[in-house]
Amino acid sequence: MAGDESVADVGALLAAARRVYEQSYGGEAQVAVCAPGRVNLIGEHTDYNQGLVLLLPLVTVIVGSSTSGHSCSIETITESADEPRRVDFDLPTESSPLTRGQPAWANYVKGVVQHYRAQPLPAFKAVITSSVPLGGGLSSSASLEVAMYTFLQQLCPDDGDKVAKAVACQKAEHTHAKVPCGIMDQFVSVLGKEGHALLIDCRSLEATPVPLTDPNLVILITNSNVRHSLTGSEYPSRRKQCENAAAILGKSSLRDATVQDLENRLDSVTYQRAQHVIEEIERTAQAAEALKKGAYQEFGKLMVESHNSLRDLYEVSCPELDVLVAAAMEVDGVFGSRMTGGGFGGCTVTLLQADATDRTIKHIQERYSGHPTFYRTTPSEGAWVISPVEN
Ligand code: GAF
Repeated sequence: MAGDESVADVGALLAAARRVYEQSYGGEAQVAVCAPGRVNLIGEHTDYNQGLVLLLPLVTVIVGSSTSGHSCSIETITESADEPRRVDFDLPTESSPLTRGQPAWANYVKGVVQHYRAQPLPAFKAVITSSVPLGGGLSSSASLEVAMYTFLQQLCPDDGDKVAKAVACQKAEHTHAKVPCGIMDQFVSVLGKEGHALLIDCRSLEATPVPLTDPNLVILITNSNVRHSLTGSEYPSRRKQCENAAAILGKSSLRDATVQDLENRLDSVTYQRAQHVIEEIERTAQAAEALKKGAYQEFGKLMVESHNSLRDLYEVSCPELDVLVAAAMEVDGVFGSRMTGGGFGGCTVTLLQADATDRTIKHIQERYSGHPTFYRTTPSEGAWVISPVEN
């Protein structure tokens, strides 16, 4: 496919991580695990309510072994900011919990160690690598958290509760990365189902798989290569605005509100934010029904409405994402396109007829000057163990 970036193969990531492990620590890693990133088809900024998400075949791989003593060592070979690639820390104790620090990437690891659900954990040494683009809005952080949790499960098994695993990883992001994220990224990285999108009810934490295997359909991710970061103030401020709106309306969340409830109760910005969330939840339910029926035109229309709402009401898009969506929608055979993830940069997701893929990529490349990269996605399974620990 023209302009397609080859989807990193788990085997290549694994081989690289094993090589570095041998160089850094000597001997062979006992365990290898893998967890995917995610792309959200629709239901953006609603995950304290409801989201419909689809996994990416881009993954984080961790290899490692348990070791004696209390000191853990972890190294990343993933592209990262100018930060040290290796970090050493002691296992947490009740009187000495693991705290945030530098390098920033290690906070996701430390958070998961801190919130791991079985004890006592042995010390470990490990190497991380990932093909999920950092800052691409494809949930590189959740895939790191979930891979780390999956690695720890091999060293010290927990009760195997998958929803509790996703919640522990979300907690790690709250406490150690200071991002007040919803649950969808961690949830889908743990519970994804091959060949299916997942409709997640983020209140009951129930997921309904929706089959998505039509060979005539392509889901194309376009990375604007504008780096997004959720650690700034915009994401927490959107979440706060939604919570304020719900509180003013006397509701426990916007899940229980209607647009009519908002009339004359909120200032104009808070009104816009709440209107987006309420309508996006409704769009998500409609989109799931459309997908079940194979009504792709209808699904695509909802995707574009979602993008426009994120741009105009929620104000989390950016000019680059708007150009990518507009360009995709000019091509015959494209059903729909929208920004995906937290926003402020990152990626778009486009649903199209398979035979329109090459011309869509070409057209986007002509219309977007910022050197986009493309990934064709298929829904994959949630986190898995590549090499289990041998007993
Ligand atoms: C980020 C968050 F981590 C998710 O929880 C979700 O809120 C998303 O932005 C927006 O839908 O990925």
